[in-house]
Amino acid sequence: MKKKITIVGLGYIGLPTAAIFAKSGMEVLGYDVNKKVIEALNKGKILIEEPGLEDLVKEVVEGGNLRGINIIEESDVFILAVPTPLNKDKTADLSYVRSATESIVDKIRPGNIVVLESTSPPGSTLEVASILGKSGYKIGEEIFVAHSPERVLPGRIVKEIVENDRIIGGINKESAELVKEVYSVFVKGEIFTTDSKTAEMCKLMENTFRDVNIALANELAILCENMEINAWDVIQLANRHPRVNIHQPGPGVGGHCIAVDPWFVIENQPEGRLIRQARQINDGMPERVLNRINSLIDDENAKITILGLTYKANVDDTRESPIIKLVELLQERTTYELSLHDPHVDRVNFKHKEILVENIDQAVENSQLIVLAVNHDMFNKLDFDKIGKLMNKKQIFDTRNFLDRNQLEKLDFNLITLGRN
Ligand code: SAJ
Repeated sequence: MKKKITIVGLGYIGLPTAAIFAKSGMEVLGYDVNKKVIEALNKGKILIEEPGLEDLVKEVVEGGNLRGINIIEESDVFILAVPTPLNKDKTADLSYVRSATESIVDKIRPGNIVVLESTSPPGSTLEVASILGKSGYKIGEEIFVAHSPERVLPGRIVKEIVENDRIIGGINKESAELVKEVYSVFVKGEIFTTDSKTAEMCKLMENTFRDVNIALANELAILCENMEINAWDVIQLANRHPRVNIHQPGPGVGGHCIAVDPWFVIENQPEGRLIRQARQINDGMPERVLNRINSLIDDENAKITILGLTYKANVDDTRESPIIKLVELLQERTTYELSLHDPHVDRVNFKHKEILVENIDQAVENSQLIVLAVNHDMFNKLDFDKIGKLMNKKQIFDTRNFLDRNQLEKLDFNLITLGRN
């Protein structure tokens, strides 16, 4: 049956979700507080970078199954996909979830389904349900509510949104089953149903698992530097064990998921000690990188070039990037001349555009140190012979163990690697 679905919040998750439902034949309405997003959408355009998404959006908008709206209408299903940022005190800011819920209270009718997609602390879906209670309808009997967290990887969203398994946590069994039916129209992975708090905790724990493992890898890197061991050899060799998978150390953990979600788990839980420690270790990495840079530079006015600014490789997203934190630490605590280079980064919206240098030759000219901060594929294809000739000192600090040591040493570079002294 063709359902009318309204998606509130058209970001990295809401927009692909809207487009996929539309592609599956549903009538989809997209709402966002940002009018520019709606304007672009109705022209079949998107304002974010995500492979395959623009084509999909264009197709379903032109086909008439997806349209942007400025006023919320009655629907069969409402999906809330608004941001849940982290407050300064490391608690979840649920204000967008609350206001999105308030915005549909007057529109819901008996038989409606409301889904919270936003990653949220355990108990949030119950709070949504309680706000919806203001409608006067019996929640769980007339209005069905569940949490359905996404698990897609930026850069692969269009594929993973369909193929990944999904967890749906209802405020009661009936809600979970009804929401499962809704998502079944496009999800090819398995769909598991549970209660809403379990589903919320699952989503948070998936990212916490990764954060804690990365912290372990970062601690290993620090200890290996102290003990003159090559952490990368340790990881490679230890991972030959069939049940060991040590993660990759690096200059920190970014993105709006892995660096954020663990805090949601422990916000009212002093006993969450390991998770807290892991966050602190990962958040301390930019400062660790700064100290290593200082140990390599003896001229306080030296030029330093940072290659890569995004939160991870091959994406355009610099929000919550540990490299931005590193840049700001360098600006606050040193007098080096900084030159930033990242072909993925769009100058217009970039916070430190005054020191962003588009031309690689200019970025490295007279530089005393290149810091390889993000392992974008394109950085392996740079002409290091030419780069070396432009630099004042042939020195590279590779924070990802990414560059080819043989090649660089042949070109007389001094290659320093994080996790190895
Ligand atoms: N990183 C390391 N070492 C590693 C792996 C990652 O330092 O071994 C760093 C990256 O450089 C980056 C950060 O961690 O700064 C996070 O990158 P990521 O690729 O691990 O994850 P995200 O944030 O892009 O997406 C994650 C995914 N979660 C998991 O893999 C468990 C994705 O599936 C989730 O949907 C997404 O979070 C989300 O929205 O929650």
